[in-house]
Amino acid sequence: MASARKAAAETMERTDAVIEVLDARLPEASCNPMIRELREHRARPCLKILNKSDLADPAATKAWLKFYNAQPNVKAVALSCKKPGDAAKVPDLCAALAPHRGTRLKPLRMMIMGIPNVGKSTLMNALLKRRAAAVGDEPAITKNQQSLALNERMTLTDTPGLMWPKIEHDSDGFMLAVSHAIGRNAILEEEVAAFLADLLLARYPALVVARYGFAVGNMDGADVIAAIAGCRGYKLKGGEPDLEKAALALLQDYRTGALGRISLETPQSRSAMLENGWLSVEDCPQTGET
Ligand SMILES: Nc1nc2c(ncn2[C@@H]2O[C@H](COP(=O)(O)OP(=O)(O)OP(=O)(O)O)[C@@H](O)[C@H]2O)c(=O)[nH]1
Ligand SMILES: [Mg+2]
Repeated sequence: MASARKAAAETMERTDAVIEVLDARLPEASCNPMIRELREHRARPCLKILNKSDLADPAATKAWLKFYNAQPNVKAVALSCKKPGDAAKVPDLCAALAPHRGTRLKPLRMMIMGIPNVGKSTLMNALLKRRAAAVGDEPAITKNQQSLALNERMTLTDTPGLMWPKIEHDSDGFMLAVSHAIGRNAILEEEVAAFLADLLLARYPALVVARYGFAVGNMDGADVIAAIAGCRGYKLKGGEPDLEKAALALLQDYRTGALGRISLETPQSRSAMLENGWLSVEDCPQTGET
């Protein structure tokens, strides 16, 4: 952790524009305060990419873009780096942030930063139009920085995912685990799935019904997981429901988008959370958009 931070600080010195990749479904929870510190220390402009927007609620993403585009020295766009061509606008957006660079003598040096598993290397590959970096749905796939020329006037550096030492709000920890930015051992899978199920019940109940086919009535998150075990026939050897398997199935369905386009926070839920110290699932308007 400390060495990755040190390497990032060194590269920051030689960077003209930071491309900060966030998860569009949890933009602020996936925003590493350390990255902001490093960037502001050198006064570097930032292109914030709300990536995986194909998985996020479009209404929430729209609100987040407004939120970030009001910040100084920041430009924000929503992308899906998995869609061919979606990333193509990134170099021009960075060039506009650092107009004094971008010649053969003074190439525009872009550094891709972000927490683990948000799609930094997928973006790097999309821009280079080849598989220069390994990618995978696990945190900490990229271990070292990698700098490559995008063309004669631009360079790109991919960096390992950076976490920060203390996650201040528990609900951020849960959101990060739901999105798989935090690995399997960090938080109990069943607790993470119950957090997600509670949030789904409050904001996107129709998507739960559509996916699993049971009525959600007065259920809470733990009931949803038990019901998934029941309807899928997940049982332990003794015949009891296999709740762990059901929890994993729910998380998997969320991560792959099988449940629909679902955001875990909005600017509104974020400000209520900062006041209360905990993300109340009620604080977020139910958009129900899929
Ligand atoms: N649905 C969707 N999946 C994406 C998108 N971008 C990346 N992914 C997936 O997210 C996972 C993580 O992608 P990576 O590019 O390895 O993420 P990273 O930020 O480089 O991760 P680390 O190197 O571990 O820090 C992979 O399974 C990608 O296929 C996107 O826009 N939409
Ligand atoms: Mg990577």
